[in-house]
Amino acid sequence: MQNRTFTADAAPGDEVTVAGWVHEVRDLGGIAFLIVRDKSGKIQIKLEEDSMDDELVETGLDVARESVISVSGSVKEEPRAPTDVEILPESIEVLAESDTELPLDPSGKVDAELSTRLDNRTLDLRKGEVKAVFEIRSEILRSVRAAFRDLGCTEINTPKIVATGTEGGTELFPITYFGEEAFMNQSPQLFKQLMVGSGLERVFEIGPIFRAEEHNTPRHLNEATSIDFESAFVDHTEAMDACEHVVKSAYEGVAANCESALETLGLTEEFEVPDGELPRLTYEEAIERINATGELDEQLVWGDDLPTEGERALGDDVGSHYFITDWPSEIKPFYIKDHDDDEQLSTGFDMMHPRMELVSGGQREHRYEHLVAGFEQQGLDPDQFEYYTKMFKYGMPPHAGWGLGGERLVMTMLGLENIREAVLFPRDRQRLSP
Ligand code: ATP
Ligand code: AMO
Repeated sequence: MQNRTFTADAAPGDEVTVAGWVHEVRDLGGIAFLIVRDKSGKIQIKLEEDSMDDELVETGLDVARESVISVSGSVKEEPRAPTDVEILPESIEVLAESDTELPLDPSGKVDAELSTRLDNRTLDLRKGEVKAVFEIRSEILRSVRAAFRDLGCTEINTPKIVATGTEGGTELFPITYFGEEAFMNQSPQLFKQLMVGSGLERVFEIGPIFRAEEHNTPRHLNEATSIDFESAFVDHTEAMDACEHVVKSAYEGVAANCESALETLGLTEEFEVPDGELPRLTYEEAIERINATGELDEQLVWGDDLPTEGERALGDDVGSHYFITDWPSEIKPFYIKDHDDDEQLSTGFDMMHPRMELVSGGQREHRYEHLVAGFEQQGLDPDQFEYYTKMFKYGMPPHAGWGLGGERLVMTMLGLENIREAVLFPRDRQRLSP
C-alpha cells in the first residue's frame, strides 16, 4: 500500500497506485470501465480488450461491486470520464472480494430503511451523504475543542461508572459493580463542579452520558455525547456567553472546513452561522409568547415545564437560536443556584434551537448549607453525595456551567430528521447491537 495516491490527487501524466472500492462496473463490450471509490472521491479505470493484457482485463471484469482493489497505471486526461481523468491500468490486484448480494446499496440508487442502515453502518458510510454527516461531526468536535481552548479551559475525563445519579432517579441504568449496585453516569455534573474547586478552575469534557429515557423519540438517545463546560468565578450570564461562543465556533468551523461535505448534503445555500447576540428571553416571557401563539390547547402557567409543541411554537416565533433564562427554581435541579433576591427564581438557563433544546446550564449553588438543604428539598439523601458536598467546605468558588447535547448540535445544524443519523452506532430501546 506504499505510495498509494488518493483518487482526487491523480493528475494527468502521473504513474499512480490507487486503492479503494469498486463502485461500478460498466462493460460495454470490447471496452469496459471500473469506477473506483476511495475517501477522496472516484476515478475511472479503462479496460480495453484489444490492447490490454487478457488476465488484467479479466480480473477487472470479474470483480464484484464493493470489492477492494488496488490499481496501478498511468493517468490520462479524458473529458468523457466523470472526473475528466482516467487510469490506463498496468496491474489490478483484488485485495478483498465482496459478495454480490449486498444488504444495502452503497451507490444510493436503492433507498434503505434507517434500521437496515444502522445494522450495516460500514456499507452505509460508503455513501457520500452519510459519510458527510460524520465528517461534519468530527469538525464540530474539533472546533468545539478549539473554542474551549480560546476560553482557557482544561479538558478533563470523569468516570462513567458511578454510585449516584444527578439528573433524576428514573433515568438511571443500573449495573453490578463487584457485587455492589452502581450506575452508568447521566452527566459529569458533580465531577466537573469538583474540578472548578481544584487548581484547574475552568474545565470541559466531551464524553458519553447514559440515560434510560422512557420514550423512544427522534431526539433522545440512551447513550449520547455530552459537551460540558464548567468555570469558577463566572455567573450564569457569562456561562451563556461561553455557550454562544462554543456553538457559533462549531458552525464557523463547519462553514470554513466542510465545504464539500455541505455540498454533498445540499446545504451550501442554506447553511447559516448564527449571527449577532442570541436573544435571551426569561421563562416568564417564553410562556407568554407561547400562549400568544395559540398553538397549545391549554395555556401554560408559571411552574409548567415547556411541552414539545410549546418549544416548537416559540422556536418558530423567535426564528433563531435563543436562550430561556430565569426558570422557576422548583423545576431545576438541586445544584442550580437561585437568584439572591428571589428564591422562587433560578439562574438556570436553556439554549434552544428553533426545533429543540440544545443546552442546559446555570450558576451553581456553591454555599455548603444551601447545597445540603437543596438535596433534602429534592428528596435526595445528602449522605450519598458526601464525596461531593464535603468539598464545598474547603473553598468552593462561585461557579457556573452547562451541558450541550453533541448529537442534538449535529442534528439541528444539518436538519437531520432523526438523532440516530448523527451517531454511528446508536443505543435506543430497541438497539443494543451493533
Ligand atoms: P473511443 O474511440 O474513444 O474508444 P468510441 O466513441 O469509439 O470511443 P467505444 O469505444 O465503442 O466508442 O465506446 C462506447 C461508449 O463508451 C461510447 O458511448 C463512448 O462515448 C464511451 N466512451 C469511450 N471511451 C470513454 C472514456 N474513456 N470515458 C467515458 N466514456 C467513454
Ligand atoms: P440536561 O439533562 O438538560 O442537563 O442535558 C444537557 C443536554 O444534553 C442533551 N441530552 C440528550 N441528548 C440526546 N439524548 C438524550 N437522552 C439526552 N439527554 C440530554 C440535550 C440537553 O440539553 N447537568 C446538566 C447540564 C449542566 O447544568 O451543566 C444536564 O445534564 O441537548
